[in-house]
Amino acid sequence: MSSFLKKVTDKTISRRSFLKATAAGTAGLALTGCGSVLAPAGGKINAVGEEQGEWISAACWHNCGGRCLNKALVVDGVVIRQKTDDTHEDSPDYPQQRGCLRGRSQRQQVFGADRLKYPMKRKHWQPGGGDKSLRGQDEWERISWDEALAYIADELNRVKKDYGNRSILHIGGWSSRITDISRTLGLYGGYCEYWNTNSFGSWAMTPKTVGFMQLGVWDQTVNDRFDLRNCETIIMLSMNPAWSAMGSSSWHYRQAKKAGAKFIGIDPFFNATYSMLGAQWVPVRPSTDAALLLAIAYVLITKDHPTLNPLIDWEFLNKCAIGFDAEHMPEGEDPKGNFKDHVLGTYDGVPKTPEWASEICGVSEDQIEKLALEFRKDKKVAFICGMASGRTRNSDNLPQLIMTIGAMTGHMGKSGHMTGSTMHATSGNGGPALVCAGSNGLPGIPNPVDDSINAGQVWDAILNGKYNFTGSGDFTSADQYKPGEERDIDIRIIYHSGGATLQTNDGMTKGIEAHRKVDLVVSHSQFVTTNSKYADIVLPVTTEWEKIGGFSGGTLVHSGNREMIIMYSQISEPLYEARSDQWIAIELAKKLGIDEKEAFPFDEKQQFFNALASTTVVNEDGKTYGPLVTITQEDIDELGVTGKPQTGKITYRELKEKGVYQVKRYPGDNYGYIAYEDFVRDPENNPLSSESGKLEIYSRKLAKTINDMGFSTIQPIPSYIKPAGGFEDTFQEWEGKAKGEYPYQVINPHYLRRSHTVFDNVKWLQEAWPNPVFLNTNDARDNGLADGDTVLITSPYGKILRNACLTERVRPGVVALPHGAWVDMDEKTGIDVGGADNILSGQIPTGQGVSGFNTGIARIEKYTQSKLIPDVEKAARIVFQEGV
Ligand SMILES: Nc1nc2c(c(=O)[nH]1)N[C@H]1C(S)=C(S)[C@@H](COP(=O)(O)OP(=O)(O)OC[C@H]3O[C@@H](n4cnc5c(=O)[nH]c(N)nc54)[C@H](O)[C@@H]3O)O[C@H]1N2
Ligand SMILES: Nc1nc2c(c(=O)[nH]1)N[C@H]1C(S)=C(S)[C@@H](COP(=O)(O)OP(=O)(O)OC[C@H]3O[C@@H](n4cnc5c(=O)[nH]c(N)nc54)[C@H](O)[C@@H]3O)O[C@H]1N2
Ligand code: SF4
Ligand SMILES: [Mo]
Repeated sequence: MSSFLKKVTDKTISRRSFLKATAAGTAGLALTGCGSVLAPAGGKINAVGEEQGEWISAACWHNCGGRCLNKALVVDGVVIRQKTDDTHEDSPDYPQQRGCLRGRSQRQQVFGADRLKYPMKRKHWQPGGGDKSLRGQDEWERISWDEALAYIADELNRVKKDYGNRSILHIGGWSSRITDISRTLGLYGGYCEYWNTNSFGSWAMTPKTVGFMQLGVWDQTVNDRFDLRNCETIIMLSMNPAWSAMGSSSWHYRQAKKAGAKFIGIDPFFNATYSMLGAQWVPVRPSTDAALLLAIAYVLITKDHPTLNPLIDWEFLNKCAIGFDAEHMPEGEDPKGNFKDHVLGTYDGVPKTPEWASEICGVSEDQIEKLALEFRKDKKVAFICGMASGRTRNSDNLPQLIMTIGAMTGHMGKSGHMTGSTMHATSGNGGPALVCAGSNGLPGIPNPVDDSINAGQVWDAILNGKYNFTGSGDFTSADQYKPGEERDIDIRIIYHSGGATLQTNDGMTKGIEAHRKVDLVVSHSQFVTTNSKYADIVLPVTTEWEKIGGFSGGTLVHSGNREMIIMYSQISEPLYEARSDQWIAIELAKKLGIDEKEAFPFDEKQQFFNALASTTVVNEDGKTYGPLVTITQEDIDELGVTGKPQTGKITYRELKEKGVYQVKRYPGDNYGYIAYEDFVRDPENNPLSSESGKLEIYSRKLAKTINDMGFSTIQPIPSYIKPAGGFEDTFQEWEGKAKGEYPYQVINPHYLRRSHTVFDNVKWLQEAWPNPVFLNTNDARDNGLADGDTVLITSPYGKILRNACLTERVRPGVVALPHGAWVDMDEKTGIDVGGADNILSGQIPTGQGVSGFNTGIARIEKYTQSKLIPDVEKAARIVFQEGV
């Protein structure tokens, strides 16, 4: 730590006096507005020129690819600066948990002038809906919390009485069951759920069913980060950790590069990751990976020779997999249905040759042959995949096919060999969490209503009153993936309590129409997000900086990397009239006549303490776990909670000051991880999650489950299924290859400026990262487009504008449209000048209910009416000025 930083941290004011100072700041705020908090003040310098204040661990709570340590320097209640992890020296083996550009701009978001200040009502809304067509264009009226909650409670009561609880659609982002309001609504008799496969696409259900899963989660089928350094070749498919897994992931891949690994990237976009790693590029078309991989299997099968050219690991296949050939089919199944004969075209007359695949996937025959040989069994190969290629339609067999290639070449269960998915915060670092986040201890509250609508049908269901019920969509539920059942549904209320769903779900054009149909739309939010723009009642919620504190990291799925946990603290009192989601859930419960103590038996402070006390950490043996935090009676008294003192590895005070606990690692420590190691050594005694306990190249259950669900059909073995809205649909006529009305394919890379939709409104980030569309230079030229031109992008579902960024890094025929821009619809022209990706996507659920974000088609043309101005020059969405 520099001597300057040390001086600053030594000059801490006590926690109590800080909160007092903040309280004073916010008391002033009520009279004078937020001026003192918003001022871009310099530090407060004392008489001897030292800067004063306290560095406090500040939450960065978004669904991005990282969970990084951010700290805020707070002087007299004002955040004047931010920094990231400097709690220990940085090194590749024991890296700091460094924040990204977004996290470092967090204070611009929290204290932004566009924060929602008061509860609001749409001017022309009345009980029953009022003028519904004005949603998205109406004026806002400031109302009191009491009025807002009364309106909502009255409408809930009316709809419940007239239509029943299943007419209340509760959307909580990732899951309808996890937000605070779900507790209140659960006790109120329930609500209709919304479910989605979001990040996972076809990795949501396929891996578990075919045995391609470890540790009970999707993305732990790769070895831990130190083992990446033992690989000779690292083949990446649809991965971009340099943008989408900020934090340490890219650092880990770079260590593998330093140790001599060669990288290959299979992707329509030669992105920042491949560029950083000097990867060879295999420019596959979107949604066609299955065709490419089938041809790789073809080359492996036809070129393999046990002594002269050993490509396939027959021993591994025989021991660990079923369904590869006629001799290894499950009992009772037709031996002709095996994978090898499908690839060779023995019975369907279509050998899946490089020539066959090349026409579909766009990779040359020569490159397919060379790529296939890279997988050879006698090399140390990692075949690692992000899930973007599974966020495509009709891709249910893709994870199974990736597994099949890994099994054919034996790249599993050994050091230097791995096959699997790795994405988001766990990218490049498989293995069980070494620090496990605790639980807040709130008892679960069930939802008495069993309706649950898939993301790909939800807007259609509201508009047409019908949907395909396939069981609960909640990831924690055992009642998922049931045979489809057509149900009538009459949604009257849309209640958004989390997520940015109108913006991030497929089919936004229809979504807007659906929002204009119902009687009431409620939205909790911090800004005029898309959900709120089209709502009737908007409730301003606090950010994590205004809450008592909490934890991020430490659990397995997408919460953080496996080696650390972050504990953040309160930075500011709630701004303006913003309240927490939990406060709203409690107050609404009171209005609905529900016992709020049943919904929340203890307060947020006690919930924080419960999580603190139940956080565990691995012991030195690498196997057993014990409590992480040492808590004294004094701590308990100071927090004002009930609990018992305990002994752990770090005191509560130290954890609070540092903000992070990280397990110190070194190569050869006890925390390494080789996925499938036990299974490959002894498959009989270490069965996998599939029906047979083996890797199922033929999976009866996968085909049956998906085909029974009724969205679309698959075979038990991996095959290429023409995706709905894929490459083939860019043609008017496939045989003659005449291009159609929408000749380009669209993909949505996750973008550095934002975490999905979050941060999109931050001016600093808008300035640093504009909102372009990436076009191949030749495609642009063909359409008369130059760099910087405004492009009108039209799909079968909607129209948007973006400015063109010309590049050779996107393969011809593909439009790469960075994900997450906020819609800004020009109601006169029907063109979204905000450039929202989902204005272009449609509602077509396939297979296991997958969202087809990376399966889209469009045309591009120069927009001549006007030129888009950069976002940074657009006015912020400020509804009420300070103090109004
Ligand atoms: N076209 C296209 N669409 C996609 C994708 C794509 O690649 N292409 N990717 C998909 C993927 S992988 C995912 S995971 C989803 C993500 O979809 P979402 O989860 O809907 O996206 P976010 O933008 O992260 O939404 C988080 C919202 O929560 C709000 N928020 C933050 N803190 C709080 C709080 O304390 N309380 C409340 N009530 N709200 C809060 C934020 O302001 C923001 O509006 O998007 C999917 N959508
Ligand atoms: N900055 C930032 N980081 C994020 C997020 C964010 O919004 N912003 N979101 C977070 C979330 S929730 C998630 S799920 C992850 C997503 O993380 P990723 O899945 O890594 O992110 P993407 O950018 O969607 O896609 C990665 C690559 O897949 C390629 N790709 C797209 N379609 C196909 C295809 O059909 N085949 C092949 N072979 N490649 C394809 C894209 O061109 C891109 O280069 O990112 C997380 N990290
Ligand atoms: S990667 Fe995510 S958690 Fe880390 S600083 Fe960036 S926005 Fe925050
Ligand atoms: Mo995601």
